[in-house]
Amino acid sequence: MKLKIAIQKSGRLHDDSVKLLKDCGIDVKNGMNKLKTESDNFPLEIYFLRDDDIPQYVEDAVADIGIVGENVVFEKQKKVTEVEQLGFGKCRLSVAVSRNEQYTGVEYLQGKRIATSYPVILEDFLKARGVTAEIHEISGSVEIAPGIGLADAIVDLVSSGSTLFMNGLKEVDTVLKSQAVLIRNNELAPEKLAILEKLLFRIRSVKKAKNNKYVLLNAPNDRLQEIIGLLPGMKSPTVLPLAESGWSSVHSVLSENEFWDIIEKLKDAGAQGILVVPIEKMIV
Ligand code: PRT
Ligand code: ZN
Repeated sequence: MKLKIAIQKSGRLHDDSVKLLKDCGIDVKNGMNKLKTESDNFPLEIYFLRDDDIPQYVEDAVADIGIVGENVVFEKQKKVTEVEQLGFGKCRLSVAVSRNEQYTGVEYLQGKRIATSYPVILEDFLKARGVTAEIHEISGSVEIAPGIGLADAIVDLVSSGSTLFMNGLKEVDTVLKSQAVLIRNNELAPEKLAILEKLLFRIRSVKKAKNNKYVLLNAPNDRLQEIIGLLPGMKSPTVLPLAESGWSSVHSVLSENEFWDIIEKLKDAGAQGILVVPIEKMIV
């Protein structure tokens, strides 16, 4: 029994999706020009598809699971379950208007023409805020719509913002924050669920490792307790005596979020020779 996963054939999510599987220790034979490939060392069959089609294929059980942007999942409204956010492909679905416009709030959109490739999400957004507008669905190059007089505003995906900038637009509101997610068919057989659990365990270990750093530092013994107090660690930090008397080596794990804050405090507390090392996998 193999689990069938659908990932993007080419585009923004392809490389990170393949990398995630490889980081999970799953061999993926190169299949760029093929519809599918499989792994030699994990019961997984990999299908390469257009991102827009992935929710439908997962609903229909052509694929058991899939990796796709949350924006696509919400827009397509297929009967699938989101299992895990994957931390890549981050972007936002935003409202943008011409740089010269004064956007006062969502009521600005009342009665306006809005171009988007996300009519379903946009309609929900407007409805929830009691705004009525004319939604023009276009499938690509949404950012040129205001310039050619097709729309007063657009709702489109943004990451760096440079596309908006180059088209004389500014981002004024956020409709949705999105990232790549793992979705699954709602009625997986128990054997397939068991493979999915194995995969999820690996994905979570890889994600945790990415969000954490292994930190080694030298601490003067007279301030050791203070320094240990600053470190959360997985349980408690490892403390080893250094050859030089009066000093100890302290090893611990820090999360990316608290990293800079704690490093500053450690330095202030007299820590020296601080080394920060990436973690490959983290099993807790
Ligand atoms: O061929 P296929 O249909 O599979 O791919 P696609 O062309 O429809 O999708 P693709 O590869 O462009 O994007 C796949 C997914 O990546 C999206 O569904 C999002 O979940 C995610 N993602 C993350 C983005 C962006 N960032 C992004 N910036 N998708 C699109 N963009 C586009 C945006 O539409 C705009 O045109 O990039 C432009 C803006 O980028 P900035 O950096 O200039 O702001
Ligand atoms: Zn697409």
